Amino acid sequence: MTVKKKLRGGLIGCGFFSQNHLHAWQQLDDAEIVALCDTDPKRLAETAARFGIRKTYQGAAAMFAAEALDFVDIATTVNSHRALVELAASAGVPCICQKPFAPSLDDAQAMVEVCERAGIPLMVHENFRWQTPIQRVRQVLDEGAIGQPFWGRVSFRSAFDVFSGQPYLATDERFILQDLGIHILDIARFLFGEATVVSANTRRVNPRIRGEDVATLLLTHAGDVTSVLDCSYATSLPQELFPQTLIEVDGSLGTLRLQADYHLTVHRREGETTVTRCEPPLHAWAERPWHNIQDSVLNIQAHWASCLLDGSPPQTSGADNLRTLQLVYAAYESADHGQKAVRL
Ligand code: NAD
Ligand code: 89V
Repeated sequence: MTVKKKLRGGLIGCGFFSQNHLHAWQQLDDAEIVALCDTDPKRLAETAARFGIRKTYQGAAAMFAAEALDFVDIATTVNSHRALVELAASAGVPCICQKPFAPSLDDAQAMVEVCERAGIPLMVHENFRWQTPIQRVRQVLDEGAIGQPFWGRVSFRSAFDVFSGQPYLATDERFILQDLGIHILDIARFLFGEATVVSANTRRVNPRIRGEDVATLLLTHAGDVTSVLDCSYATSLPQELFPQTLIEVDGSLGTLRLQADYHLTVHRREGETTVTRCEPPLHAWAERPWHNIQDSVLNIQAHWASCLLDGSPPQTSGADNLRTLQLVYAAYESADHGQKAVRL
């Protein structure tokens, strides 16, 4: 009997969201986190104790020097990403980087190039497309159930208090497009293909935060789909749907609607209408309403491990994510210039 080798990973950034990464790594058979790093000694010690990880480091350079790692998972906030990816590249360690990938396109491009030069894979932890309902929508489209899509909507509207868990979201100059719109744009790319034109408007409704909390975008995709993307953290609904993304697609043969509570309706003009539920699993470590996101963390990390083991490129590689980031910046440019159409 051959014993399969587990990939040995290090994780940098023991904050709010990394706890989900760590639970997911523990659930996977192919990989384990053997070392943790955080500049904050309290968070580092608490997380190490919670997950039973013995090796801890207060600096990433020390971790790379001391550990033989198969990969590193960077779960810090955006401003630290470039320096940490560069360190990983100089140590020759394959790298996962949380979203937003970088604070500018120049930084993101440099991070892709440094990893290419070092010959290491780089994946952005862009997990929303890995949500069970989003994967199901893509499957229905791939099966041709509604024919050729020509119009779509990707919508995320909520009044959930994201600021208590992630206080930086209230104080950053830019908020919803950079934090959440980035996921919505990636889903639009995943479902409808690359966008060629984008226009957007944004506003801030909540007076207690610094950045914009509402954004509405119109996109043209290369395959001739038109999409409307809308996101809001200022929308109080009778039923709070956080963190559900709702989707509408009109196609040549029918329509698809992903609605509240993961109900998926597929209507065929000359056939039946089916309603199914594609609720994500509730893992033992997960909690509602985050379970949809938590399941997607498990799915993307499983994808990374399998890519690393078979040498295939991850779907949301650094190079791929440059396109999502370009759309975020194009949307800000459009919103800053009276909703002008920005061509990519
Ligand atoms: P956080 O501030 O709670 O945690 C970040 C941690 O990184 C802190 O403990 C900090 O001390 C540590 N850190 C910062 N720089 C470091 C460095 N150079 N070396 C070592 N440690 C360092 O942040 P968070 O809320 O966990 O967010 C982290 C990232 O995850 C953000 O980019 C955020 O956008 C993303 N996020 C993604 C999702 C999702 O569903 N995809 C959800 C929430 C957050
Ligand atoms: O996914 C994210 O990046 C989170 C949240 C879902 C709260 O917007 O910040």
